[in-house]
Amino acid sequence: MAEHPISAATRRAAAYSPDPQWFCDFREEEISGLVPEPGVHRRDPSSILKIDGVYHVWYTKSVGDAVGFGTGDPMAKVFPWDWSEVWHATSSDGQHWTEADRAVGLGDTGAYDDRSVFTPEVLAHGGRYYLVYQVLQSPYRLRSFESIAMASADDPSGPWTKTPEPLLTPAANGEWAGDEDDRLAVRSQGDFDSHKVHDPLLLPLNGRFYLYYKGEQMGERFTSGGRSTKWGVATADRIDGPYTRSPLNPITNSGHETCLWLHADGVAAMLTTDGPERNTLQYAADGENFEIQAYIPNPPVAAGPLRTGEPTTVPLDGLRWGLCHDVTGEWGYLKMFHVDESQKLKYELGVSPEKGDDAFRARLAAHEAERV
Ligand code: AAL
Repeated sequence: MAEHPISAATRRAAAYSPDPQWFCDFREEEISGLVPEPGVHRRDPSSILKIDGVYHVWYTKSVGDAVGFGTGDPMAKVFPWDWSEVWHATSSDGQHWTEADRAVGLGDTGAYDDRSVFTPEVLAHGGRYYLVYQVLQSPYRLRSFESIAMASADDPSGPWTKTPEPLLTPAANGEWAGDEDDRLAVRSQGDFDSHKVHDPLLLPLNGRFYLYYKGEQMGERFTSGGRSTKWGVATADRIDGPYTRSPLNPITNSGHETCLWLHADGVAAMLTTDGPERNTLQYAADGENFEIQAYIPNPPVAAGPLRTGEPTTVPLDGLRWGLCHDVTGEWGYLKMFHVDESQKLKYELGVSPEKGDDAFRARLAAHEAERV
């Protein structure tokens, strides 16, 4: 008997996870202590660690106007994240923050990190703390290659000790065209991470260390999903390396700032901003082969969720709340985000809007109380 014809869209839908436990929306709120401050850029918060009852976060901080390239002054601040340092803040409740100290500063002139250290992530492991972050060496040009470095400490307030060399450098295997400082003019593009390795995030998995990162390509293209940024992963037996790129790279086809957490036996991820699979939650049982679990509206940008250190059994427990950034204005600043399951729960709890909000609100409060 001839098979009933089905459309391409129905075929694709059959591949999507029907599991509502991955679906959520988000809500954001202002915090105190790291508020918009004219003259100061704060952005790209790390995950949050709770240590002895105190919350800790690390983030990019810099001061002064960003004037772009082409001023002719090689020392001019070209981007908000140029001439940056990694700073550390603490909070007792996640909403009221105190800027505590500078965690990682610039290297000496001529060092691999003499221009900027920025976009940190943090991992607590073996009783120690590890920051991974982006580094820039002067002069900062459009064609500058950008790497990832690491610093470690026995205490979240430092002192932090840097590795002698970057942990990961770009593939740099494309070929520039012409001598102009034009990052889009290439004879060949090279790998997805030929120009920059950014947004590092370090997770322990299966007794090894997985360094996830965003790659930017020489001669980057614009595609059907926007910028063609993708994530890669490099793994190592020792936390300070050497790190080897996965042969499967790139392991996503979308995404910008990395946001990943241990879930079940593998790794969950939230992809935002760029690519055809942006605004999705994904899961890889092996930490590398990610499948879409949910399409999510309005995810927080540059999210740094509270990280518990243990794999989650309920996936959204890896995103419950955290900090993100708002860089839409002149001076970037940090905000708080929360997972919001209220829309979904109207169906799961069988409390339809028609039954009145009181019953629904009571059931939602009970559900959220379970999850905190
Ligand atoms: C961030 C990150 C990287 C980029 C810039 C600063 O959101 O993706 O760090 O270089 O923007």
